[in-house]
Amino acid sequence: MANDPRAAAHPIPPFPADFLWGVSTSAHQIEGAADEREPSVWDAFTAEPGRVKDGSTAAVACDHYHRHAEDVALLSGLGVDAYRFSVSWPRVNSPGGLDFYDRLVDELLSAGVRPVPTLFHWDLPADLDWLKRDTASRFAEYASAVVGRLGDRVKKWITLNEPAEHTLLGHALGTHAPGKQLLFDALPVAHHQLLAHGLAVQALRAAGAGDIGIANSHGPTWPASQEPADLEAAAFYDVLLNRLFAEPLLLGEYPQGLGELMPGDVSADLKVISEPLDWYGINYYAPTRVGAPQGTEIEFGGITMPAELPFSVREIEGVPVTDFGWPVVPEGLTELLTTFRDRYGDRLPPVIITENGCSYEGLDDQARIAYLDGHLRALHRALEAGVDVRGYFVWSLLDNFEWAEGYARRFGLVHVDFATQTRTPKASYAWLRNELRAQRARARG
Ligand code: IFM
Repeated sequence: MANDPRAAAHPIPPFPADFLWGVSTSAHQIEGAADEREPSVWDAFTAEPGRVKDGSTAAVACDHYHRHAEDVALLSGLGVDAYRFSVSWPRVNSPGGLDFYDRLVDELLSAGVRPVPTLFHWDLPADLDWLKRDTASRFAEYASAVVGRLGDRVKKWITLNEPAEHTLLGHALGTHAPGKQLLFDALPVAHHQLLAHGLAVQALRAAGAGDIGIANSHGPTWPASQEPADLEAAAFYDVLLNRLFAEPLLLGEYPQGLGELMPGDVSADLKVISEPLDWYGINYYAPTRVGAPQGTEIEFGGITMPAELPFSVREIEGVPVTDFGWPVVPEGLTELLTTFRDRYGDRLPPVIITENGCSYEGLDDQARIAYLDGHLRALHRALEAGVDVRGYFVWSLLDNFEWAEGYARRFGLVHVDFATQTRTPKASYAWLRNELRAQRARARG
């Protein structure tokens, strides 16, 4: 599509002049230099045989820790306004750890790219555990240390990345670190992360920081049929993916029946958790088709789901899929955003799409261009429908360590040869650079 005459004749409509364009990464997926920081739960997990499909670890990953200058040059060449990266808590706990982020922030600002750090993207220090309430207080202390060092230059903050996935995959199903299979006994992990978020918002604000958001993963849930059992299963899945984290944050309450299952003084905690946000980050990849349980284990999108779950995930038929097997449904993004606006009204602050992207092989990644093109048009339709969206971040700048999938899934705009660490921009990198130039030219009139 990079040179597709149809795209030239039918350009992506203009976004507002102050719309924030960016790309996202996370520390554990790109930094490497694992021997220059304390261990995280992911180091312990990947050391266990069979946990990561290709047997790899993130010990080196993209070696970004040593090659950050080259990666900042790639960001600058791409022409993004902002770069969302994560700060590694185990690195901050290690000598010189904060110095690294200090340098990175300076380099980004010198390149004209705004730094947008996420404080937690799943790499919990190995000696901590989200089942323990104290981890929330420790997170607030860590947030204070980071803002104390970077807060003079960082003007936009994200507390947590996808606490729903970290709870579900890491603690309920055990396919991610720390590998616990607690099913619904994992709910305290959700509550403690939410509490950690609220305490961190307070800590950031106490240090004078503003413009704070969270990056939650959401997607429309489509029932497999209109049969009551399928509708009930889909509604339950919708609670887990779309309401369990959004409602405490936006409404100050858990969806019905869940508050009773959470530990501690839940109503006092909810006051902390619902500290008003400056904006709400949404990571969108695809909708999910959900039906009644089928009584068997299901393998879906790289995840094994046990038979005991009160729902089963089904295939969405008749749509393309990425190399990861994830359905490509751009209109799901419009549906998700208008649903959130209708559901939460003025309790929903301005939205930023903090992740959107796809896994495809190859340098001439026309399928990624089609994916991004389709999702930007879908995002624009949400703006036209009146949803207040202020920014869009592509996942991801670089091919990287895709958790339990290892290096087999390539989400980058830039190809990484993991044997040589050579970075090669893909066709999608050039396409996005040109699209950003076109957007700015149109915004200038
Ligand atoms: O790579 C992940 C990222 O860490 C969190 N959001 C989804 C991405 C693709 O799976």
